[in-house]
Amino acid sequence: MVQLSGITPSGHVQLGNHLGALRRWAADGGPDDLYFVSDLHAMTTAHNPAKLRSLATEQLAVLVATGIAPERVFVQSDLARELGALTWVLECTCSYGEAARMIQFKEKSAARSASVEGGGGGMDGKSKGQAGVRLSLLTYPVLMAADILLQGADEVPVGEDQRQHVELARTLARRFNSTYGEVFTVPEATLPPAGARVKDLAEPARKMSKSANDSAGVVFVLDEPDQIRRKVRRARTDGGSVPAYDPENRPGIANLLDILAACAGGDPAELADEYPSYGVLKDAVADAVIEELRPVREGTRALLDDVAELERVRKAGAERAIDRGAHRVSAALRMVGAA
Ligand code: AQP
Repeated sequence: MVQLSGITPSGHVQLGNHLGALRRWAADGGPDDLYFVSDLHAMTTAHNPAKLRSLATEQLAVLVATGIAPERVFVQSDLARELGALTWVLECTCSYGEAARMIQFKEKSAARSASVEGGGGGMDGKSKGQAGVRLSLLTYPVLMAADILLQGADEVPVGEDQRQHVELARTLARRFNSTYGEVFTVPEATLPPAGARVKDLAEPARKMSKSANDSAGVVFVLDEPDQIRRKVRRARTDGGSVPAYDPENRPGIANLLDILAACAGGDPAELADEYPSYGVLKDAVADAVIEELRPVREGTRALLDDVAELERVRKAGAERAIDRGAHRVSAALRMVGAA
């Protein structure tokens, strides 16, 4: 049973990625599971090449420092040739309507159009806005299908927002297999084990995100202890003065209690009773987060300093991932009559 999960280098890895995904991948991952840095997925909107490269390297180091076996990790762009060929074959198996129906495409392209129209001033704002949307925003679910089908993944644990993309991968795998011949494992979207969504410390109504415009409420796994403490001390606490666990009405404090429970153990509602004031609670949260992230930060820094070792891990991961998938690309090309 092969499970495949990825992380996109759209920013520095943050506490939510760690608690909601990476830490679990390290602890629960099966011997055949695969984890990858999806750097090609970070190119569907304007990006900075040098930054993308350094974020991808950093994320690879974070995955290994978190405890994921080095032989289970790889960087997506190291498979660019195989993925490029397979994406094309799958695009030729997919209709325009299927891609355009993806909710994420509709939402993101609408948001992008609106921002261009808003600042565009003047001529033909709408078409100008749509023209500024990268074609890859439309086609990236097909690349995601290639990620999954190349590796022969059986299961892809995803949140609701990515479910439709895994459904598309299933549809394309089935269609290819029945039209040209059996090549692909039909993957299944599974729900990752429920875990609290870590919220932004400054804006607890939204989730913590690596690409947030304002990082005041985002704890990055590579933040130094004093930065973490400062961010936690400034966390929004929704009025009142005594901690109570009420996610609906007091999301800021509930978020801090969830984070404390995730890092130090315990039940968030019971933990609320142990802290007489917000100040004492925030100190405890900062201490717990600093200790939780310390080994990851130190391990990542050590790996980033050891360029040769990180390069070795990266190369070995790429070779293994290519070995696992290249025969599927060859078979698919042969079956469609292209090789
Ligand atoms: N706040 C969060 N709480 C719990 N889990 C989270 N994840 C992300 N944010 C939180 C989980 O991290 C994994 C990798 O995320 P991703 O790179 O696939 O993209 P994402 O979910 O969109 O994460 P970000 O940090 O919010 O990135 P941007 O800013 O680019 O959108 C996933 O398993 C995700 O559930």
